[in-house]
Amino acid sequence: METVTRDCLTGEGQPRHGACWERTQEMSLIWLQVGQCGNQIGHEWWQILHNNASEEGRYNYFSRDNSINAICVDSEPKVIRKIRKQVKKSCFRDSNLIVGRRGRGNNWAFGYSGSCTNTEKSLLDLTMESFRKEVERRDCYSGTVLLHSLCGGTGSGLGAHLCEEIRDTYPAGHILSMTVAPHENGETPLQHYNSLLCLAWLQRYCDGVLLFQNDDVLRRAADLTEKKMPMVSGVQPAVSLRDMNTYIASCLVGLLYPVHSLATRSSVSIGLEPWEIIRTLCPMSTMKFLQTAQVNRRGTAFWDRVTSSLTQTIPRVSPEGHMHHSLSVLAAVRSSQDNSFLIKQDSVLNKLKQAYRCVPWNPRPMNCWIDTENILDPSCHSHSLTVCANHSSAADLISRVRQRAQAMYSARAYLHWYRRYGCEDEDFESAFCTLDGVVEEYRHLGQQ
Ligand SMILES: Nc1nc2c(ncn2[C@@H]2O[C@H](COP(=O)(O)OP(=O)(O)OP(=O)(O)O)[C@@H](O)[C@H]2O)c(=O)[nH]1
Ligand SMILES: [Mg+2]
Repeated sequence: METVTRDCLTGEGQPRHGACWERTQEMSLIWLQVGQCGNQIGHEWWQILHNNASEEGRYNYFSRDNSINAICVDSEPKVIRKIRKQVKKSCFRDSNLIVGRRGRGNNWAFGYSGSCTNTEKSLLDLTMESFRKEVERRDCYSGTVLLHSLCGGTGSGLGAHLCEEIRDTYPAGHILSMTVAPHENGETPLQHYNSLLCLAWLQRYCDGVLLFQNDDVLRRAADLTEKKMPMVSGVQPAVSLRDMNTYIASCLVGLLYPVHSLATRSSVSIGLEPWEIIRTLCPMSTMKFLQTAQVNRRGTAFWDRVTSSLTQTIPRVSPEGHMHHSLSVLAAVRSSQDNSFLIKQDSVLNKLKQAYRCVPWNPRPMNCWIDTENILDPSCHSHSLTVCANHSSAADLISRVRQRAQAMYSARAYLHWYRRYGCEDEDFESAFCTLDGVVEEYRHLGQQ
């Protein structure tokens, strides 16, 4: 596989614009949406890109023929059918819309192994076939961004199997997962098992995991809705799933949309953002779960205030009383008032470094990307700060999932639903073991 670096694209310091343009085409990542949640969040992502992306920014996500560089998979047709109708201007390749006939019933094992009928058996194969064609369309395949949920049968089970298969087939490509954890209580009785198994697979096969938690996303989306629509006679405005997805998609755009800081010397973006996130935030394979937060504002940029409102929401202490720490932090700044951030950069980064409690042994824990346009709100003076951190609070979720799954496993609850699809005790036990390792690493982060 050809290795592409920024210099090989620009040449020996010679800006050869036309040549670069040709080379950068069809070289980007593959965007893979799996299950209802993955596809619905993907839909919001494509809406933002359709509405606001510049011609240069589109190159990494759209092909020469204007089709979307994405594969959408679901075991039931409803969501993908709807997305196909709603996404205007450009389109998905028909062969990249892969649907089955029935959902996987919130069962990881069913999603992982597929249906028992002959027609449905091949969702994994169909996806890998489309994937191979997408890889062949590119001058250089760099990696995959996978969107899915942790506890839906399709998103978690098929998503986990796809990670494994892609890692085995294309070992040199990166895999960055964006996964959504369920509300802490009361979604489905199988949510802890599904989350346990999916998290273990992500730890084994992905290079980085952007972890969103529905409870946290709901809180943040509620804050935004309240700001836009204040309470009327004491009644909070309702937060829809769409509001939550818009928030998650906005964080993804804040992080993954091309930034000026990573463009070549001739200002061409080659789509390094997802892989730079992995390189800077996940330097150790034992800790790869990333937390993201974002603040958007209009008008004059008061960066200290923006930073404070973001840092207020960082969890400080684990339920067992351990102080949280970060291995590494990335701040992605998008602002039309470019100088205002440069003046404040040092103080903002220092504030973030303290609030995220970066480990002292990492010599360069803070990374900053700056773009002089704000794709999230291009029409007016606006600025956005998106911060992604490899923060030990990820272990709180993982440890909670592990404990609840262990309690059910010890009582042998619901295990027959998993055995029916070939998921055995060893799969659970090795998942417990994998997650124990992750939790332990994060708990020792501040002590190393
Ligand atoms: N934030 C967010 N969470 C979602 C969305 N849709 C589903 N979820 C969450 O995802 C989990 C269920 O996963 P789904 O994606 O619906 O399931 P699936 O992957 O389609 O799998 P099956 O339907 O079981 O075959 C639950 O935790 C939901 O709360 C969405 O649009 N946004
Ligand atoms: Mg579904």
